[in-house]
Amino acid sequence: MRLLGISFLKSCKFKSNWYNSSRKIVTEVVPPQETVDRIPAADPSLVEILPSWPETEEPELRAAVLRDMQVLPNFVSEEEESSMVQELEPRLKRMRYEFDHWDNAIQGYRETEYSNWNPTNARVMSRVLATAFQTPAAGEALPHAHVLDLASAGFIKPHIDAVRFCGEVIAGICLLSSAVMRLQHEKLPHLQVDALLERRAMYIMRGSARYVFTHAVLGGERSAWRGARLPRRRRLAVITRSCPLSEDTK
Ligand SMILES: O=C(O)CCC(=O)C(=O)O
Repeated sequence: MRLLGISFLKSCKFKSNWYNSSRKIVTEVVPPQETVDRIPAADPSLVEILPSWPETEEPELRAAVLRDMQVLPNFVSEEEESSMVQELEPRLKRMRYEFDHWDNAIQGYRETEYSNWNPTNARVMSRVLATAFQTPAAGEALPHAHVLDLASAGFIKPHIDAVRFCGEVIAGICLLSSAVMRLQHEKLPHLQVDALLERRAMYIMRGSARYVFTHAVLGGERSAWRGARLPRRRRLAVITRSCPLSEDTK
């Protein structure tokens, strides 16, 4: 099976001028009237601008990134978490964690693509679609989820997902461990935002968070939230992405 997974990270060709472009995107999430399930609300206290970003600098971008990076705590229940892990584990167990060359974008990972969910887990994935892919800009989601299994010593370096493989929205369910995701402005590195990706939360990244900022998942040594160390254990992320725009695949 050809995995698209790591290509998202490796080929970092992206729309660096998104913020000033005419393709600004409406990013309000309007959940559909009749959804398959309850849809937890985003908790703004889980996304924080770091002190290196002065309050008076780029106020519009500040507001945009706080709108465009969302964390929805308790998106999956404990039972749903166990069920998803149980379904994925046999496939993941057949692979070894990759601790590759030092300059790779990601260290200590194994990955797969998955779509053939059992009914319980398919229900969770429907909830992802109903929550994160309802805006016109989100477009269709790719049919396969990208499953990224990060060892406790693993981490993901700052990158922007290649537009060739991924459109407007990246939505990730976080299983087994909490982690900190750091967004950093691609050209003004002191503009930084941390998001606490709690275990069983879902994050949604779109618009400015997707195109103007790099994102990274911090490794254990650097993993801290509001000054307190955040122990990192093995973490599974089940990531759904928008299909790329056809103009970006040529
Ligand atoms: O592990 C995650 O949730 C983030 C993965 C990531 O950075 C990516 O797939 O671009």
